[in-house]
Amino acid sequence: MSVKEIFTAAYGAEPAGVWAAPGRVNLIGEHTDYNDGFVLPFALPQRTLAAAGPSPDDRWHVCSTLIPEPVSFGTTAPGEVTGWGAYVAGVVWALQEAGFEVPTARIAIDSDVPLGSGLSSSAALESAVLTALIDLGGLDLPLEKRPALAQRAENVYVGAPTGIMDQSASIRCQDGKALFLDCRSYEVEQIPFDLAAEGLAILVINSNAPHQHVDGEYGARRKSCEEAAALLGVPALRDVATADLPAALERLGDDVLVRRTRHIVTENQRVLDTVALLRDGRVREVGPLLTASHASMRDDFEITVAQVDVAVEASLAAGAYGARMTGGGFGGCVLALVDADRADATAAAVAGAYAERGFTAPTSWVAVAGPGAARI
Ligand code: GAF
Repeated sequence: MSVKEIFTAAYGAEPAGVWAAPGRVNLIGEHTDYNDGFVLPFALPQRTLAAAGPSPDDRWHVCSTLIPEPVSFGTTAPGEVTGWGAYVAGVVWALQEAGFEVPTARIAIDSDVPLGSGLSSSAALESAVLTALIDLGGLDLPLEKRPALAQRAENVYVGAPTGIMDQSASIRCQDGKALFLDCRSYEVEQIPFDLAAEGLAILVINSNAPHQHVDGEYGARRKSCEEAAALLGVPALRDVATADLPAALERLGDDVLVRRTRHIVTENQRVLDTVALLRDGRVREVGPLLTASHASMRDDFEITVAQVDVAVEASLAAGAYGARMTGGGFGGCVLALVDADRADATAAAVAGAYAERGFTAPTSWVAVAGPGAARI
């Protein structure tokens, strides 16, 4: 059934339209967003669809192929709608809180963004609903201001202390481009990212190890970074220059804060170095930066798990130029930069390494940069 048909079956009417918002893969720049730093995601072809139309009453009604129970709510406040529906209610709340007159609506959701895999299924849901409501209500909210509103829905309504990357990727990415985002100024540069033209591919390997960032570990990393910035007397770790890092680490002393800070400062630099290489068309040379990013997440930020470490090692052993975990961590996906004609062999090598260790089999595919949220 198409999402239009799902809408019609649920509400007995035609939707006014269908909106789509993608999941994302972050090429590099992990946990840098809430440190006012730099990220470089691209949008996946996998996306969340929202068929939407006006509501006959003063409530919002939402159904989804992903959950059995439809959700219905009126003017709402954080804590009222929980679970999956909170992402939708949170968007309505954030729009209203920002002073917009949000049209009540009926919405049907469908998605092929893998859930809980670090590919931003929640941001895709928020962004699809946000884009639909903005269009339905004719709301005047420019593209560059939308991610912060969706982030507020997630931070305050859902209660997950995430940064701005995922919503920015889902809303601001463009077809065939990677999004170089300054998470302090929200300035972006669209970096051409056509790997096929270079005979290259990004292989995404879903470790299928459970991923969950609405938990203590993500919040603990964020707290450590804030604590380190406060001790160093800077607004955010973004303000520690690479050249000043050794002195900053000396001042911090505490081993955990030292390692968290080293990850953020070196990761920001790796994003800048990656962007410089991509601008020059030197794509293969990005590989070692990806692998260094993984080592930093594994050893300094301590957010990887055995399955993602094995996927990185097996990809490199199979000849990948570089590989790293992508997303919040504690499971989720790995990306590997490979020659396009080596993608299948790399996926098979990772599957073999998983089988040897008795891990649940991984799922792999080649990801191509797709468009951001829009009416379709
Ligand atoms: C999750 C968060 F939602 C992002 O804001 C970002 O911090 C990411 O983890 C890590 O880079 O996806």
